[in-house]
Amino acid sequence: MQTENIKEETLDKVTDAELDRLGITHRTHLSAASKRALQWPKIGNDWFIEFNDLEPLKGDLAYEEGVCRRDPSAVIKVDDTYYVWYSKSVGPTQGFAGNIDEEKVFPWDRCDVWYATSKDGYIWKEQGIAVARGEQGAYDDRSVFTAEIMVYEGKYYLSYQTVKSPYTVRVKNQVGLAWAERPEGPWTKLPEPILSPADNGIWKGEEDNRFAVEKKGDFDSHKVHDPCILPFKGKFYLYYKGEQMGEEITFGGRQIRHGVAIAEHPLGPYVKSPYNPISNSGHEICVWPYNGGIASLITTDGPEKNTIQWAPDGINFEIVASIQNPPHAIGLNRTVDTEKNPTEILRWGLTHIYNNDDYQSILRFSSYHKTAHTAIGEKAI
Ligand code: AAL
Repeated sequence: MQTENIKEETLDKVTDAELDRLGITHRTHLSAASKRALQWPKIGNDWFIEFNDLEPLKGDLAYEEGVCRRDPSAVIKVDDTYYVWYSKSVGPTQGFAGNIDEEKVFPWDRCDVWYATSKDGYIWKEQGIAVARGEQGAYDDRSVFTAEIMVYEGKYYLSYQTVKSPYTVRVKNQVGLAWAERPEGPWTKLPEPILSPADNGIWKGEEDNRFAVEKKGDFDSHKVHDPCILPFKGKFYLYYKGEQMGEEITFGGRQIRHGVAIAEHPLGPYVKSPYNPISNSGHEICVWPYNGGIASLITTDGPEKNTIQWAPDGINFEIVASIQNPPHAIGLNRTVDTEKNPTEILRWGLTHIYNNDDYQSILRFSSYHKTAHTAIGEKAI
């Protein structure tokens, strides 16, 4: 009998009706797929969603040649106005071959964090800089980018990535934090980063090459990216993406993982969880509270890319759905009631696309549940 992974007593409890529903004819001849089907949790269809085509934004956030706007934060609503923060830079990207002291090495180099407002989520008015790069010599003097917003007890917290000059290939990236009483600012920057890469990797040789290592170190030994702070269980969970020194390609994607650092207060100190990494896949962080736990959309890289995962404790994530073509760098719509449905927060929000290698723009995504499959004139029951 091919039922090694399923306990006899479990199989005995499976009713004929359940086997009929799953289309399993022979109780004594279970393929690997049938065994997995018998162990599916009863999670329903709610986590499984489809994404519509992206829609361009209007007003100041419409695509603009020569300008890069990317990595939108979550969208929040204050009174009747939506707010979003994002990375903005101008001019083309030359990469690392040129003069790194004068040029841009990435589209997210030489950015400041800007913000825009909207009444309907489609037409946006750019309001100006929220958080600017630091003074020369500061840890954030080269670029501040990929911001995320948290509203907590009437205060606003922006976390974002930081790079210090010179922007070499091996430069470490950190995470900074600024807070304000109002979404318009003024923003007060913390003097030091709230998160830094692990310092237990060892580069090999002096060449500015991030793939050459004696020792890779922790999953986040090179860069900490894509911060997103959520209030959770009376504490503050800072989810982030780690890049490792000596990054490899695995399962058709980059070796990218996620971690979490936890603080008692929104301003920190943030302490990395000993359970890190908490995801072996993914790219930009996209997390939201649901049913007493945390849900996470995992995109782009790793063997578990294109899945939604959920963790009752915000740390031990299990896959709950597979998702086709999720948008990248999602800015979630934090204005909704996340308990209404596990994926309510993904009904619409913001994302970015590469219009070309130099310039990116912010777009709107939306999603829906597929609840029936009928031909024209055919009725579902
Ligand atoms: C993004 C994010 C981070 C990276 C770059 C800008 O999609 O993962 O923000 O640094 O790409």
